Amino acid sequence: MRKKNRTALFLIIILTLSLLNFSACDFNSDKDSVTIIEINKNWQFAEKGKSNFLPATVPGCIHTDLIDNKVIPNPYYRSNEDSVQWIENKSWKYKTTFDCDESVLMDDVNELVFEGIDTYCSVFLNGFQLNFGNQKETNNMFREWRTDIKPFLKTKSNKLELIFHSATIYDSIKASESPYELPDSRAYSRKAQYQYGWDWGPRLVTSGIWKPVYIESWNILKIENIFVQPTFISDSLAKVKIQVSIIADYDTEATVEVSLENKKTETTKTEVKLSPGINIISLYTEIKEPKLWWPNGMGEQNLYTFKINAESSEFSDTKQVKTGLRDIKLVREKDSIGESFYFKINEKPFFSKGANYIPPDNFLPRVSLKKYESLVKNAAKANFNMLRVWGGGTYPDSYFYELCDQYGILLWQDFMFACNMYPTDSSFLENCKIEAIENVKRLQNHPSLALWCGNNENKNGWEDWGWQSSLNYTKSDSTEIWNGYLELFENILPTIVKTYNPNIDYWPSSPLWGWGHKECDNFGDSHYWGVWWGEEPFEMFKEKVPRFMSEFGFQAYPALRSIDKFTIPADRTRESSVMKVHQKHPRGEALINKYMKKSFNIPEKFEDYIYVSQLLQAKGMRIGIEAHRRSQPHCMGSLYWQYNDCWPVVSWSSMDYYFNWKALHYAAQNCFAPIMFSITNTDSIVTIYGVNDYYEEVNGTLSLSLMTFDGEILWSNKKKVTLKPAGSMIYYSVNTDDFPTFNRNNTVFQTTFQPNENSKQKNKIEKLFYFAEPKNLELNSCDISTEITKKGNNVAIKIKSNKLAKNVFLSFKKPIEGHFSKNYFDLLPQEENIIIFETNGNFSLKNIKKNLAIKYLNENHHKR
Ligand code: BMA
Repeated sequence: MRKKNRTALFLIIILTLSLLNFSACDFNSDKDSVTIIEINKNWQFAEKGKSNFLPATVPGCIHTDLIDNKVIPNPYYRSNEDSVQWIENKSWKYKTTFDCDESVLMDDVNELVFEGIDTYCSVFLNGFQLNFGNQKETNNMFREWRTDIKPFLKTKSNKLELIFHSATIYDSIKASESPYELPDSRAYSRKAQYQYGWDWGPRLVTSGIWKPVYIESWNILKIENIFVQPTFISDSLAKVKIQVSIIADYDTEATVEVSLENKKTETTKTEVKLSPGINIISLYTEIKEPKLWWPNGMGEQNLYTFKINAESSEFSDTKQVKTGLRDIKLVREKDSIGESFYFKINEKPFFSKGANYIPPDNFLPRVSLKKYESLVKNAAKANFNMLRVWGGGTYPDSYFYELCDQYGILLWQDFMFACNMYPTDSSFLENCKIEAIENVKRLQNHPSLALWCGNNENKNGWEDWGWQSSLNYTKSDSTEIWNGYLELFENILPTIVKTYNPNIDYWPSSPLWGWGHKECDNFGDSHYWGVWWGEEPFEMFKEKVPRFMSEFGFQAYPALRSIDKFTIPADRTRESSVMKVHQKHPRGEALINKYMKKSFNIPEKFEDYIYVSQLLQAKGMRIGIEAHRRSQPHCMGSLYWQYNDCWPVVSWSSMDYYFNWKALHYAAQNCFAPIMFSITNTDSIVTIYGVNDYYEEVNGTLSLSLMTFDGEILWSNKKKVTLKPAGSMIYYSVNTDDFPTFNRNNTVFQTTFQPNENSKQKNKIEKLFYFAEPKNLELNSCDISTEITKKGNNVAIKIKSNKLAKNVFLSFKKPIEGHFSKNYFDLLPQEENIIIFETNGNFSLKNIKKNLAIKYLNENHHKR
């Protein structure tokens, strides 16, 4: 049982009392109204109709329970995915027994709460089937399910039983009843759509109690929701409206009070009369000289904790909301070519940098807090200021949003609809409506929330993917489906956002126009898939620059040490059947190879292929990100596809399932840095762009040199530059005819920016440019030397080469936990680099030295 800490509350009350001048009707109740009794023990499960019950973990899901009991193998290992497909067609029973204190039974209200049930489930308590409102069964994994159990609850041996029904069987029944076929029958279930398989994910249609389950028991009143809404923000003052929803059991009087933790601010309180049901009370407070909340790279992530106490003569309830003060807007203004699409925070326009987030596992209940932490930290580390929570997954755990608040990662939040058309009937729409209200309310206080978006690619699919003809829709089918689309995405969802999160903008579908339409460059956001799906060259990224790129991507293999985890040595070839299971795109393998051939020599060894696939991905995406940032303010966002993985797979991710950074993640860290240099070469002109995200000028010296791979300087120059605030500009251009004769395959153009001492930018920035594709570079063998020393908890690796070493990749023969501060980097002749291996200090230097492995592209050239 989780009673709130009474002593602490009592102290707070005493403290508040001493600070306040209490009127006659102030209460001093010392009893918490709400008690939580978690039901997470003694769970068992079996296939419905069978009696061989096995222990279950709650929260959890059927697949992980079957894995834990060794009924099925790990579905991620080798080709096991195939052998576990039977699970989705069965019904499953979960049961437990629990006791309950007499005192709980005495409370006014006893409710059974499931924070999440995946998906179709009948629930029985002590033999009685429970209803949820007017429903006998749950039917939405994104909703909370809550029901009154007072009539059925006893003190001893309560029997809770759940029967899960197959979602795929439900989908096919629904599909057979429909007069027309929807593009994919997963549309019928309000369930994470990626579970049905995606072009980066396995098909694992799971079920279970995927979030906490408990009894919430209370007396008289309970705070149901708090919405802290800044109504005015300036440097000197913030005005905040606090909307408190209180559920009361019967007519009563109460005092509602708001205080700000650790702040000497006036406590605001009011006395109210509560009626049975929901009572909405608005309180107002002001914060002088407020500290605003800023995204990563723009300032501090200041957070305020508001404490709300509601108290009647006998009972009180207290809740806290941690939030930040910020004003965020999506700016869409007509201009000569179309419409702008950028975000502005606290009146400052900024370029959105980041990637698309997918669920970090197929079995979400096992994603630990530590994993969520790594996900958000690794985004901030790579200089992201935004993630797009993609619509084919789930609304993440609240902890994820707290971390995003803490690290300054803004969220473009899709509603959970993707690449499909959805049912149009009123019960489906009503189900979606409740789901949307609950989730918008759950997330309404997070300063990281930047945008609500209706869906992923539904409009794009409807217009461009041939559904209407391939599924033989009649005119009236098309009209009905499209009207249903409009009702959900242009009416229901925006109305909910406006009602429950009025400070946040809504965007109906990502993207506005598919990449086949010319409008996609000038209106709204764009998913540009000409590179990859359209097999266009990487250079097209420079031309297809939209107002805001919300998806573009290229695949690469995960780290070898990740592949080792799901394979046996015989599987470690590109052609093996196991590797084919871990590549979900129908043309994936061929596409990587096709693009690789253009730029690199195709390595023979599997591990070299993995390495080069990552260099290829990083090369392509760098061209894209740089083009987007260079083109601001026309383009004001670059979110690549995709940030992470849900299992070990060859995919577009920059960080694999085990959080190993691919070469792309390091490239993103550089390309998204506050100051970035980008070099282009058309005809004979080399152009150097500088992009400065700071809102002030940055002064420094640009040093340029043309150097052979042996270290001979053929040409050099220096220039003092002032990088203009928050923008992109050309700072230098040179005609290669002005260079002495040089071999394009054996020369690197080096740009170094040394900022002035008092400047916002502290470190020097180096950018290298090559005049030929990597495969044509004359990369010779080199002598690379290292010096390895302990540096606090970390390891410092001093590394040097006599000649240019391209894309140096450091790893360990036997994996050691930790992270290289820099990797896949080029080593200029005689230039000393220090790489930090960040670790928890648990290592032996001897082991590090023995295990360090160095790979670089030069080897790939003369191995052939
Ligand atoms: C995008 C996404 C996903 C998909 C990706 C790669 O459009 O929205 O549906 O995984 O393409 O094909």
